[in-house]
Amino acid sequence: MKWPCKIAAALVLVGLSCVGWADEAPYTFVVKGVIRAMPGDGRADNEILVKHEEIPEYRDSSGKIVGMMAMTMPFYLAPSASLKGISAGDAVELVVQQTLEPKHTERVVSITKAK
Ligand SMILES: [Cu+2]
Repeated sequence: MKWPCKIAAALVLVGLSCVGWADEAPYTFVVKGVIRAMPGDGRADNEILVKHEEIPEYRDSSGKIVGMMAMTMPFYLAPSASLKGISAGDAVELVVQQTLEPKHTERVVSITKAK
C-alpha cells in the first residue's frame, strides 16, 4: 500500500471504531405519550410531535439521570422506526435511545400504539 492509502485506511478504521463506540453507549427507555403531529407541514420526514409523560430515566449531557417533566416536544425517528398504522391523536409507546457522545441526543427506534 502506498502512504495515502495507508492513511485513508487508518482513518476509516478510526471512524468505524468511533461509530461502534457510540452505538454501544445509548441508554434505552420507553416513553408514553400522545401523537400531536405527524411528519410534514414544515416538519422533517422523521419528526413527530409528541405530548409525553414524565421521563424519569432521561439523562443530561454528563450522563447524570435528571428526568424530564411531561411536555409536548418533537422526537426524531431512527430509520428502524415505522409509522405504519400510527396517526395523530394516537396514544403511543416510544422506545427511545439516548446517546451522550458524540452528541447529546434522542431518537425513536420503535413506536407502537399503547394498549
Ligand atoms: Cu420532553
